[in-house]
Amino acid sequence: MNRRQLLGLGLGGSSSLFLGGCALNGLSAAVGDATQPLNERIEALLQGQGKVPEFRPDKVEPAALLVNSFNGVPRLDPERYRLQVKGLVGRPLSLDLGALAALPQHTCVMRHVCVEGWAAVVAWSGVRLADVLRLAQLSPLGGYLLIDSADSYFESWDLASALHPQTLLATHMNGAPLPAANGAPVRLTAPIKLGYKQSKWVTGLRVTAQLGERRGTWEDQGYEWFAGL
Ligand SMILES: Nc1nc2c(c(=O)[nH]1)N[C@H]1C(S)=C(S)[C@@H](COP(=O)(O)O)O[C@H]1N2
Ligand SMILES: [Mo]
Repeated sequence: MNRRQLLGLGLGGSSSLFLGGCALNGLSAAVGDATQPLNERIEALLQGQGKVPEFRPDKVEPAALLVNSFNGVPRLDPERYRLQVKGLVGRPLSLDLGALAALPQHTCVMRHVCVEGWAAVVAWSGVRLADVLRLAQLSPLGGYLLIDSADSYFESWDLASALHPQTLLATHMNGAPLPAANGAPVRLTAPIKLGYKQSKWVTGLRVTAQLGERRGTWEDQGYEWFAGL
């Protein structure tokens, strides 16, 4: 697939790019092309982000990870699941789980820290959020990422943190598919943010220039917005 054909798939008006089945290989091959330097500002955000030291895989503490779900546990059908990426992007996306699985996979063994006073070392695996945003051709006008979840949980992140190389859209936990209670099929994870920033059951990503009135489920009740570790 050449660049013109690739763009023809996804650009133009309200049409979104649906990735599935046989489109995958061609698209993965074209990712390199589609992710050429976007612009100086976004390249700067992508660069110079030091990685946080990780733990050895045998240091995971499966029993220490408490389930913290405030609106119940939504059950998402993996067949019908789509991750929507929209807002200030050149190419809105609607990615199924096959499309996510076709992107480069990464693992981060990190400490999950809940503001309520517990922590656990967890190995999360999935795709880099940065890779998904680059695939969507993140606009230089973007400043924030809004994250919608199936349980109506809501989060917003600064773009620099969203583009951090250890910020993942995880589909696996400690080497196994993500359990429903921990956010299946896709959740956000990052060693640079407190637990409440790490949305489970992620269904939508929206890039915006400004933060709106709603900043997050807990932030809107007084919790700190940046919540860095
Ligand atoms: N959609 C959604 N995401 C969420 C939450 C939630 O209730 N709903 N709880 C948050 C909090 S406070 C924490 S500490 C972690 C807990 O993740 P876990 O249940 O996998 O341990 O998820 C975060 N993400
Ligand atoms: Mo938490």
